[in-house]
Amino acid sequence: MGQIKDKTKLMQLNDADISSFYENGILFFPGLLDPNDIMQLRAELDEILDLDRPEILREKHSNRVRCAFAPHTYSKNYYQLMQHPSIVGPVRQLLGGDIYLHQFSINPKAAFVGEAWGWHQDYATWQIENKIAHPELINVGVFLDEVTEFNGPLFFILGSHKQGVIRPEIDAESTSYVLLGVDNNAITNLSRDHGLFSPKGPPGSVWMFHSNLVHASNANLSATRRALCTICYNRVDNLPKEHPRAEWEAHSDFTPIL
Ligand SMILES: O=C(O)CCC(=O)C(=O)O
Repeated sequence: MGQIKDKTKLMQLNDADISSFYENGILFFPGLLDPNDIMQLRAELDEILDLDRPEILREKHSNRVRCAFAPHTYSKNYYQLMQHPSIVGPVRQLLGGDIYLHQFSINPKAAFVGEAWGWHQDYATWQIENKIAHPELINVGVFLDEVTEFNGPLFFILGSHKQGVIRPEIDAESTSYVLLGVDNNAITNLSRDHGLFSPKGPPGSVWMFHSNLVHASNANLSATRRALCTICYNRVDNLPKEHPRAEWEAHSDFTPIL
């Protein structure tokens, strides 16, 4: 993958991409990354999912991995993915300045037993727990496996980021990973006015979404795994004021990438 040292080598979004991001809260690039890079990441995945580390979280009803946080701290390939020019360039553009890594997780959603994620907005947690003042964070998804309609793809409510933080409710019941969820009444109202979008595509596909965009995903009942990385970047002038979460869940190395 190679590290980036030169800002001129970063991928740049065009004006239509940027307008679409502000309108919908998400951009999707099917097959953006080089298949050879994705093969290297996939080659390490089974080994990572076998690790016994505190930052590897399990599903509620099986012992399978739900989230493997912070793989970049021990894997060179995942470290380089976090600095990939086709990711860092657009995120810097969308956030309008220097960025650092706030959170990085592999969500493997195992075949048959990978569990759902209820409706939520990522920024709600970061605002309430980390006292991050502005929703100037972007969550990037990188598909490690093909994502289909059958293996637990995400659903996004287009344009929902414009609502700001919607009365978060703690969801500690449905899965092992406690979420600040959005309740069904709010989802019903949002669904009346906004379309749903569920990106599907080959390994190497990438999305970038606004941290207030409402999203969820179903369980994986299919026979194929649905592994993807979620990599979240924050702007360096929007730092957390409190640090109640583990280092692997909310990083405190604010060194700008590049
Ligand atoms: O991996 C999934 O299916 C959902 C992940 C998610 O919603 C998140 O990381 O905020």
